[in-house]
Amino acid sequence: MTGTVITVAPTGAESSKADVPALPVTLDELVATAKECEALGAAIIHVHIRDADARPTLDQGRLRATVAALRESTGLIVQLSSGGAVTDPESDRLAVLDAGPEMASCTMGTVNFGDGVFMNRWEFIVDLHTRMQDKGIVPEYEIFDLGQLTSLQRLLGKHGLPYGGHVHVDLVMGVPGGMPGTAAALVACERALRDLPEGTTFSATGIGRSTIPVMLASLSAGGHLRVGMEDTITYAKGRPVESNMQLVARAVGFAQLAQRPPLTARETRELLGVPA
Ligand code: KMH
Ligand code: ZN
Repeated sequence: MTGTVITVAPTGAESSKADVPALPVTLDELVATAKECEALGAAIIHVHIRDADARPTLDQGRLRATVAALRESTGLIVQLSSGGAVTDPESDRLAVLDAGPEMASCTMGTVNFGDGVFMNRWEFIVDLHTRMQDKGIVPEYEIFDLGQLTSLQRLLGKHGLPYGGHVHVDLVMGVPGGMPGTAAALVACERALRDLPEGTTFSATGIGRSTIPVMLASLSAGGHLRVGMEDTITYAKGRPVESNMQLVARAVGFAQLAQRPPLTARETRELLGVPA
């Protein structure tokens, strides 16, 4: 593994603008963030959007406008979240795929999510996977717990490889209710990944305090990185994150130290089978 794919997840659906003023919530803020993160070394942007009141939304018009603006202003691979917020209905989450993303997330199972439940029924997962195959969208399989990798193996066995033929997963670690954000858990996942198709790649992100341990473990285990204010709002003890750029810059520094410098968006497209 020669380089590191850096994904930025700048907004998420969980933090409020009132609590986290640096969160990009308007289209202008998102585009400006995307451009700066690309310049620093990010290759993929994982996108959640907000409405005029900065609340999470899956509004189709806004999603389409967001995809168009990010494509026009950056070379980043645009990955829309099909996870949304824990309150979003399945129909709205499926409709995300109609907004024209190149990639979309596909979570591989139901998980307790803080005080809520992030519902992902088997039939819903199959629906997301097969619609992405039909629409030419490359999935990123989101893994919140070890057993979800077994579910992914079952999905691919029953319903075939994703569009593009390459399997890429993202380990989302340290969610209260999911697997812990530890090196031991990451290694357990890396072992389980060996049962997936040859060439399967993974990135990892650690929520909150697990951000740095997960980043270092992933680099050491040959994985890629996801960073951003969706997952991390505290930079160090008592220091709120100032911007997504601060998190991307730190990830780039770690990747360089690991002698696995950031891959460009073009190199990442080749690796993950995302058409240019
Ligand atoms: N906001 C979480 C409930 C995804 O983007 O696909 C789900 C999530 C996963 O963030
Ligand atoms: Zn997300």
